[in-house]
Amino acid sequence: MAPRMDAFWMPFTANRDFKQSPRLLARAEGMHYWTPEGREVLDGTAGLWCVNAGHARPRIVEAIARQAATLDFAPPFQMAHPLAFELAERLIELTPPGLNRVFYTNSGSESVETALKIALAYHRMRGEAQRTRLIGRERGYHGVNFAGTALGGMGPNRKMFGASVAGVDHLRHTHDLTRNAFSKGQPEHGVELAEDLERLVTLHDPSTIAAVIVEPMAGSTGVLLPPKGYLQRLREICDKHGILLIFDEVITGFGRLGSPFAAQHYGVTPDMITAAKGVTNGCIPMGVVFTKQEIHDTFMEKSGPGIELFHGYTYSSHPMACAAALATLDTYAEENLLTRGARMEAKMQEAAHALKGLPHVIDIRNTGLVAAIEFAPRPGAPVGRRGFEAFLGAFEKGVLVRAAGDNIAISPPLIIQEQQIDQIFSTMREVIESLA
Ligand code: PXG
Repeated sequence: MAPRMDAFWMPFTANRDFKQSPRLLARAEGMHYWTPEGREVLDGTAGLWCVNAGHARPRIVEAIARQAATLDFAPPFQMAHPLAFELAERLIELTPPGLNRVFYTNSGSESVETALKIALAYHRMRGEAQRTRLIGRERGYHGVNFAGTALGGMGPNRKMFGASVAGVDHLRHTHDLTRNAFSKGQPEHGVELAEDLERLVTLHDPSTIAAVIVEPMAGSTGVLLPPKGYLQRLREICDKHGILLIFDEVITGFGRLGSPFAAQHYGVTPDMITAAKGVTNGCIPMGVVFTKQEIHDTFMEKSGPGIELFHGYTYSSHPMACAAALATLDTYAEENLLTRGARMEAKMQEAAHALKGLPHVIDIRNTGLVAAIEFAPRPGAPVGRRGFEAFLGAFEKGVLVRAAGDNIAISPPLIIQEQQIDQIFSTMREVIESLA
């Protein structure tokens, strides 16, 4: 019997439409979901960019079960448990050199808030308490808490919530269909958009700016890759003015682009990385902030006696999340999954770009194991209608993809096989050919 649906207020969902015709998932394994009726659906989205090793991996399932029976919870303030330390040491084997201190949260949104608070406190500790301004970017997504909402650059996510945090500003986004449509990998044009940061620095004065936060590749707004040289230039400008650079790698972390982190993929080392999702393969909530050692050491050296950073969550370093993360890292390592995106990129690229020329398709973008197809908005219809119908059509044909406005994002588990890539894109072809 279908459950009653009145009480659950669903997140980022058209509740009224959904409850008229629900889409439920009841089971998952490997590359697939099954609906309650037993219909198989190929997972083209790694859940929601998080199930990077595929679903229900036995090693991870067993680790969680064992941990639940051994140590279900330990208070994380003024107490700890061994797995938290072990996991931190393991995680920093994957990060760029120098980013070797780990603060645990429970989500991407919390990682963002944590990194921004660390940035403010860091400057204050160094005697620059006036550095309070935070810079984000249009079309950025940094979760849904207050600072992430303020620094994000997606209109609908912001407009209902007033000026949630004061003293923020935004760079322009880098999406440029006139010059870069159908780019394979990084677009050629747009490095000059990094100079927006110089303009904001001049406008506000460098001494007032604490940090810049960007997704190295913007995921939620439809897979926007950084133009060649763009991230390098942001790094230079931040260095010149003493501004901290934060990469929000909640989506790009843990192998999506073919390197453990986008920082390595693009050869640019930020001062902090925010991560979540793939750290536990999506199966237990966990987020992470990686900071440069120098940031951490500033707190150790300059704070008064006692607690150095008045911040943390009840569930920071939750034992079950730590156990899940350790088993996830083992799985990634054993199957070389964090670099598999590089090996599969040519296949994804060929399959994705083969859709060029289909009706309504105005751009196709790809890197590693991620691709996006962008449609022209349907004239006279709300923006995003075509994208949503393409998502529904694919789901009906047994493939889960994700709509972001009039973009379809495809980001499968990193274990995907070539013929499953073909299945995703041949399904998309059929769906697009029948789109109004
Ligand atoms: N930063 C980035 C870059 C993200 O992609 C968050 C922060 C927030 O993470 P939490 O764990 O608080 O949700 C995200 C989350 C989509 C989609 O459709 C993407 C996310 C969440 C929901 C949907 O692309 N990313």
